[in-house]
Amino acid sequence: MNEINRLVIATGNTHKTEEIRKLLGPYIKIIEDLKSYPEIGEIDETGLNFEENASLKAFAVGEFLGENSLVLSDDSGLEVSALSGEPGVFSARYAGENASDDENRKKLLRKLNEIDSDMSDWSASFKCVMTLVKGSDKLATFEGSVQGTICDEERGENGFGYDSIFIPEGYENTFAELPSETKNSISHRYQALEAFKKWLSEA
Ligand code: ITT
Repeated sequence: MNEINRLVIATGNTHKTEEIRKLLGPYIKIIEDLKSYPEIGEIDETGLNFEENASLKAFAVGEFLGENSLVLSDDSGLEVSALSGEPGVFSARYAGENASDDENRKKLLRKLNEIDSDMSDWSASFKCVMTLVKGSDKLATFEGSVQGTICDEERGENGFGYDSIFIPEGYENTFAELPSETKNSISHRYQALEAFKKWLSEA
């Protein structure tokens, strides 16, 4: 694999950074995120899909840091079949612009119960799209997804976001109950990062 010294993750979500650090740590010496660059400020996520938002975030940071910085963004979210793919790109702000993870999960469970109270199809998938840029050049896009089912009550303390109500296919526990090592060996983010590592090894 090609050596990379420093990678900036275009995220302010420290949970994402933590997962990415666990998976890329052995390969990249310095992994920073936007906490190290408060001057960049909020990036408007006006895209209509994960790809567009991943590009917006990567370019905002890449153009700010310049052509010597390698920047990787992560746009991700949960798509629920019975809700026609909601919350999708609105996952982080499903219950409102500044909603907490807890409020977003409660809204999702309320809507699912309204629409499908006998739980005939509570299937869902997490999606992740990552864009890699150097300055204002797009180098590549990586994707990952993991299929599962929404659980009718919150279970577990690990993780973040919708982890406590998502049971990945093949398991009986939510991502928040499973050890982080398990989530990080099957998740949407893991899969996108595997594609990134493959790209690095071929670049
Ligand atoms: P940045 O834009 O700064 O990266 P963000 O949290 O706003 O942070 P997104 O716009 O990509 O990021 O929204 C992702 C939301 O989707 C996140 O806040 C969670 O609610 C949910 N999500 C994504 N990946 C998740 C995961 O691995 N586990 C649980 N929820 C996840």
